[in-house]
This record gives sequence, structure tokens and C-alpha cells, in this order.
Amino acid sequence: MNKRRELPESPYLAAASGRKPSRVPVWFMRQAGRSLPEYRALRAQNTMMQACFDAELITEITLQPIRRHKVDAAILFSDIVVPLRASGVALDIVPDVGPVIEHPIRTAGDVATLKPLEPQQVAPVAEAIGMLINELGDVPLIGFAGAPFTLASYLVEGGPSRNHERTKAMMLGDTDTWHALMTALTDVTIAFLQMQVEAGVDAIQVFDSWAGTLSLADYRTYVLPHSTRVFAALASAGVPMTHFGVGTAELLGAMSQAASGHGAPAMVGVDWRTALPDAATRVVAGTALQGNLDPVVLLAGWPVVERAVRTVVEDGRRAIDAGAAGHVFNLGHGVLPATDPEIITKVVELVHSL
Ligand code: 1CP
Repeated sequence: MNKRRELPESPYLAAASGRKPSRVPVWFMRQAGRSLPEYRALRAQNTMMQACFDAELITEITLQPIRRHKVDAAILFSDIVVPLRASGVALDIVPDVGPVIEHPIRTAGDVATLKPLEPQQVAPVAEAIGMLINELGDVPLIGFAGAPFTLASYLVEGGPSRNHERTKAMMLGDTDTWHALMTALTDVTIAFLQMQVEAGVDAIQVFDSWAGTLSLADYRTYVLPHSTRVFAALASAGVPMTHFGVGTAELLGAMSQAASGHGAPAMVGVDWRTALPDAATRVVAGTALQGNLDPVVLLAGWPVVERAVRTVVEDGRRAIDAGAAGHVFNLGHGVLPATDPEIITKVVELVHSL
């Protein structure tokens, strides 16, 4: 049994589930975090990893953008590498860099050192979810995890990377090790998401941020079966499931296939390179779309922002006319640290007024 709430009025849950929302829902990837002075103040006293394993801090940082921007969904404050760290991988999140892995995973022997995630290793995250669903009222809480490919890219490269070259070299040149790594990471992702669903999150999003580095053929061969297993394992919860990546114009069909057909509502995240009505023709019928304002637009001054926001909302309506099950307004990728939080608040007000 889980503790899931019924939120029939939530515009986010309606749009993500193919029902008609009372208004266009809006939230922002990376809405919690570095664009907010109240976040920077908390982080000045705690490392990222301390924050990610402290239920009170997770709760407070998750709520900060809800109080400020009145968005239609909260996203759990955590990171895609949290379940890896919890299951015993030596890693840190380094300021202004991102995840750094102490011993990169490059051989079959390295893969064999990876251990399954036990739910009690992420107990503070479960505790925070329990506190959040009490605090959030009728705002839904989105849980998340990294998709196996994007997790693999950090483990194999040892940190952030531009070309993902060691990752792709293993994938293409040592396929047995690759599939063993992807299988282990798929298990970790499923365990992390199952814990979140049991703790009460109202929706989940799987971040395959760097999948866009792959050709469609390679994505289908080396990634799709593993990502499909993630969604298939989570579907029985019945919560909307979103699959997101950047630079995925050619992969939208395959990524929606991974998330669809398991019996739970499916949504695909679209970046700014693909117009929403075009994305609607690429995804599996019955899929909702999320996106797709270029995050850089938020740095270009209000007149530019206003025009671009109106275009995305209109494109969302045209996407629904073209067959999309719904539209959730978001950015095409995360909020950039330099973004003025007041612009974000104004975007929320504008989307809600349209
Ligand atoms: O305060 C700091 O210095 C840490 C900055 C930071 C924050 C606030 C990192 C390091 N992670 C996070 C939180 C985070 N990460 C959230 C919750 C906040 C929110 O969304 O409101 C989420 C959903 C993530 C997910 C995440 N982490 C992704 C997928 C989403 C995306 O943006 O593509 C990825 C790729 C990461 C890795 C990561 N963690 C942190 C950084 C800077 C990065 C990216 C590094 C890189 O460029 O490869």
C-alpha cells in the first residue's frame, strides 16, 4: 500500500494524464536550486551531499520555488547520482562542476563492484517525501531518477563530459560489459523510483539528459530496452511518467515508446530545438508533451520572454490539435543559475493568464 493522495483538480496531473486541465500547468526543471538566493543561503552552510541526505533540508529546498513562483508542481530536491552514492559508489557533487566519480567504471570488474540500492540507504529521501506531501496541499510532487544511459555516462567518464567518448566506446566496443552496466543501473533506478512512489510522490520523471548524443539506431540497440524496463517496472503505481532528454529530436518516438503502453499515463519532455506540434507527430499516440522554452530566453529581457512564452503556449495548443494528449509548460532544459527569479515568477503568471 502506498500513501498516494487524490488530486483531481491538479492542472499538472490532468495535462500529464490526458485530461483537460483548468489552466495550462507550468513548472521548471531545476526550479529548486541555484537561481534562488534562499537556496544559495542554505547551501552556504551545507554541501550538496549533506543537503541531499537531510530530510529537513530536502523538504525546505523543494518548497522554496513553490512559495516563490506558485508553480503547478514541486520536484523533489535530490540529484540523479544520489542513489549511486547511497548504494556505495564513491562520488561527490562538486560546486560549479557536477558529479565527480572517484573510481570510474570502465571494465567488467568495475561493473561487478556495483551494488543494488536498498531502500533504507535513501531513508531521508523517503522521510522528506512524507513531510512534503503533508506540506504541499494540492500541489503535486514529482519524484525523479536518472535514466541508465545518463547515469552510465557519469560513471564511465568519471564526471561531466562533452562527447561521452569513453561511454560510447564501451557501448560500441564492449557490449557485454555495457549491457551488464546498464542492467545494474536500471535496477538502481527502479529501486530509487519505487521507493519514491511508495513514499507518496504523485508523478515521476526519468532524466536521460544526455541520450541526445546517440543515433536513433544506437539508442534503440543499447539504451531503449533498459529504459523501457524502468517504465514497465513503475507503471503499476499508475502515476504519470515523463521521459526527458536534451537534443532528442530524432529520439522522441523511441523515448515515448519506452514510457508508453505500460498502463500508466506517459509524457515526453521536448527541448527548444523541436516545435511542440512537430513533437506531437513523432511520439506514440496518447502521449502528453512537456516543454519547451529555451532556458536562455529567460536571460534576454521581458519583451523577448513574453513573446516566446506566448508562442510555446500556442504551440502547446497546436500540439494537442495534432494529437498530443496534453501540454505541460516547462523549459527545454533546466533553469540556468544566472536566471532572475522574478522573471520566472512572471512567466508563471503569464502562462496562467493565457
Ligand atoms: O548547489 C550546487 O552547487 C549544486 C547544483 C545542483 C543542484 C541544485 C546539482 C549538481 N544538482 C542539483 C539538483 C538537481 N539535480 C535536481 C533537483 C532540483 C530541481 O530540479 O529543481 C534535479 C532534478 C537534478 C537532476 C540532474 N542532475 C540531472 C538531470 C537534469 C538536467 O538538468 O539535465 C543531471 C544531468 C544532473 C547531474 C548534475 N548535478 C549537478 C550538476 C551541476 C549536474 C550537471 C553536470 C553536467 O553538466 O554534466
